[in-house]
Amino acid sequence: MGTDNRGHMEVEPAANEGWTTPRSGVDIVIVGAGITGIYQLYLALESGFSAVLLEAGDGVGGTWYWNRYPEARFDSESYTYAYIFSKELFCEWEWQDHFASQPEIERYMNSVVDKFDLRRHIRLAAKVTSAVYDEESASWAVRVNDGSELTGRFVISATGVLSVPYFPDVPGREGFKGVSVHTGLWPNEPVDFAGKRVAVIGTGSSGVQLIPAIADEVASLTIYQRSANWCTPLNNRPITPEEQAQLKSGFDELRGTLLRSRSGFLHLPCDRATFDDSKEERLAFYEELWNRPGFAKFSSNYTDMLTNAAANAEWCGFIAHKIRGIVKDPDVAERLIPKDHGYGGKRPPYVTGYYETYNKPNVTLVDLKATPITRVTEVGIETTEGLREFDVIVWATGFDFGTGALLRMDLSGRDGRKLRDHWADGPRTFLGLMCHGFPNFFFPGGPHGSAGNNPRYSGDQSDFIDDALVYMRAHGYRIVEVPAALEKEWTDMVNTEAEKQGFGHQSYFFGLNIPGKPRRFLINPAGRPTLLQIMSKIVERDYEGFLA
Ligand code: NA7
Repeated sequence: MGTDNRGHMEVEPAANEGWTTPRSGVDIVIVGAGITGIYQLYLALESGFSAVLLEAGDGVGGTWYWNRYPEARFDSESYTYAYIFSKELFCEWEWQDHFASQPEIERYMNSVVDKFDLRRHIRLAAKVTSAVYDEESASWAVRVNDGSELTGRFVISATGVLSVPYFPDVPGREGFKGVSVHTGLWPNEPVDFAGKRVAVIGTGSSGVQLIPAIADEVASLTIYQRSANWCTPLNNRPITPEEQAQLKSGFDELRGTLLRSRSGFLHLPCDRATFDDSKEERLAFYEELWNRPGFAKFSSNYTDMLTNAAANAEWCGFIAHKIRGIVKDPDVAERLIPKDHGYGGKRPPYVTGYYETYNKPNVTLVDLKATPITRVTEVGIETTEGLREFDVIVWATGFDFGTGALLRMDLSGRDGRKLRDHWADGPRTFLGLMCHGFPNFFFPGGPHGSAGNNPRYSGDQSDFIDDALVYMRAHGYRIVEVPAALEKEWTDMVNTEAEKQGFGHQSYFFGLNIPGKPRRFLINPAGRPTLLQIMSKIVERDYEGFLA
């Protein structure tokens, strides 16, 4: 026995009565070939399990396969979002930009799959339509949309939080005769925007990335905005050869910082509250933040930015001033300044040339709060102001966040209990990872777990799962299930703490973007260190109460 590359105890596999691979199946069925699923597959094979990964798409990448719209890009630094489990991989792959674009990310995912020889364990174009737990064999029957079925002792659903695109229920939407696309379901063939009359509906992170990217080639660009967002510059740039060398030589330190970080970023927290600084010092600090990359504006802001309304208003006032300085038409500038939420009330987007786009003569902003959409016709979009005709409509209208992908899979646990019934009033989970009544089933990267830079916390969860399965095999256990009391404790914690922290109150993090969805917090308000602490306690106590 020794320790593995994650610092955990290695347990020798033991031939044991309790552990048998189902005759017509595998040890582990993984669902979803995104960042989490690919890592989970790598771990499973490294640990000597038989595994198959089922993926609905025709390629690997998950979120980074489906969201292939122009200028889709990380807004976490490439080297902090990418895998850090292998120093060799980290040093081999040289990211072009500090914030990589979708094509580069997709190339990276394919190269990882090939480097670790994972492709032969992946079935593409295989969408899971149902999974049913069988008590007697303690295994899952997983049905795929091609009619096939396979059995897995464990199901690990790495189906992501932003993977079910949301189309608003607008009358006539399907009758539009032009090209209609959703940012989260972007076709493999590039959409031809040249000389076209284009509408974009939605100004969340996806819409505001796409808008500046296509403005110059289209004949006209009409943006339908329901809510303005607090956008700040991404400040992306190529990684210089010197920075490449520093990244490689500093890998161990970078990995250590990421593993200790509350939200999985390198951006360090600020040591001051807003009004500790004088007005001049504050403006200088805000200016510095404005010029820093990505989430620094969030993670390195004053300590009270999210929790003190006056502090939040100061930062918002600074951004509003910037918007008024960039956008030449004062009426348009006012409409681009959020009036219904402060910074962090929704997930803040990071942009490149977004506000500048509104100075172009071919770009028009339609304020849907003043003039709502009444219907889509065969030729365009009608609001209370009248009809505008288009060749292309882009729906940048977001996702059924957190629970969407798990609920549409038709999961039945112990005694035939459906996950959709178990979660009728919002998700009930333990660590955003497992739930009671659904033995041998995990969902890393799912609801209630997320705490910042997604791959960092979902990677922690994948490590935990793999360690648990190795332990089970070595000690002859068949079933892993969270006790009901722990599920309740974690779920209560999420729901109680959600109200106290200042993030996401007006957003999809509470399910607010989907009509009829329960208003429940869908991420982890306790942050990553709590997640890690609880997981290591469970390991220290030999999974007491979880195994049978
Ligand atoms: P978001 O951030 O959920 O944004 C969706 C946008 O679509 C947002 O501006 C919404 O306005 C708008 N929307 C939603 N429904 C409607 C209707 N019915 N009419 C008009 N406009 C609507 O999704 P994104 O894809 O941009 O970003 C998702 C994540 O990807 C992001 O957080 C990052 O993690 C990357 P609203 O604000 O609801 O008024």
